[in-house]
Amino acid sequence: MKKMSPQIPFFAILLALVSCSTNDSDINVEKEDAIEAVVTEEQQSEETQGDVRKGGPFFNANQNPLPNGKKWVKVEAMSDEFNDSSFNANKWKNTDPNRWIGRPPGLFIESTVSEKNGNLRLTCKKLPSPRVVNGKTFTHEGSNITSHTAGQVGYYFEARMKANKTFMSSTFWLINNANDTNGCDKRTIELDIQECVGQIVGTANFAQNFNRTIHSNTHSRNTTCATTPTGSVGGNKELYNKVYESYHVYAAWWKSKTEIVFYLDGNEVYSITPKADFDLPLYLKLVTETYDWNPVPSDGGMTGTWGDRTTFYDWVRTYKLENL
Ligand SMILES: [Ca+2]
Ligand SMILES: [Ca+2]
Repeated sequence: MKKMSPQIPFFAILLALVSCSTNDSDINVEKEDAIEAVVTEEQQSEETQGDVRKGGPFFNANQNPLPNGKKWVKVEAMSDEFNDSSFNANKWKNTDPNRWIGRPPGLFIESTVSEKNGNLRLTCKKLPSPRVVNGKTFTHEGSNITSHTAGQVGYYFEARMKANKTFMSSTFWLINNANDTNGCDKRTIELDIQECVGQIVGTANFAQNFNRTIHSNTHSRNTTCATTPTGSVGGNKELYNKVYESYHVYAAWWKSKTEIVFYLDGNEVYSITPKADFDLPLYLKLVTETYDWNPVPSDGGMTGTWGDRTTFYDWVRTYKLENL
């Protein structure tokens, strides 16, 4: 449904904020919040469509794969509505430089992350000046959020997200920690539910739909035993608009160690059998990063507004199956 409420009051708020403030940097911050207030208003009208689905994941009619005799139970430690304007450090780790600083030229910076107006916001920007870390040069700031709790086979993961409009990514995915495991399980598996970019700079064929699709992948790598297969299996499907033009619900059901079923806005879109068994605990990730196949555009790629440069997560929800 198209939003009917007028936007005039928000512009009035914006004007009032600008005229009341005397500090330039404050003006910029308040402008950003006023701009987001318009976004939040749109989001809430769409949200009402989802309210009828309360009590379980966001499925459209006849899409719920709930097995007989089971019910969906929310896993609170891996779920967050992002509604109280306070980042929940008990659930999420914000940046983790001991494990991953980011792919050059995007460096993960803690201050890019904020929670307000019902959203977790990851804001891409340029570093004030290039920074060399571990011998690599970084020019941009990205975000890296990881759940403290790991998911298991059988879980359902979903996020309502609006991508940023830049060449940097907006993502929702999971990965194991190889340090958790031993023997042949000392390996990496990665479940990418959505990876997209707002601005396509790269010229590779596969990159050309990255701003208008759900783009999923499963990876097996860093294996310790020759018998463990490696490689990637993915899928993608076009949205009705660009990833940054509205919120979408991106989701995956980790049905078994050999099957992941993906959902877009409440409808099943495809099913993937990964190269190797997906049977290791996976941590949730909300990340904005740079890709080697999508280079920095000549203008630096950060000329848009704060809203254009921000990925919005309305909520992240995780469910497990329990017996009725
Ligand atoms: Ca919070
Ligand atoms: Ca929210």
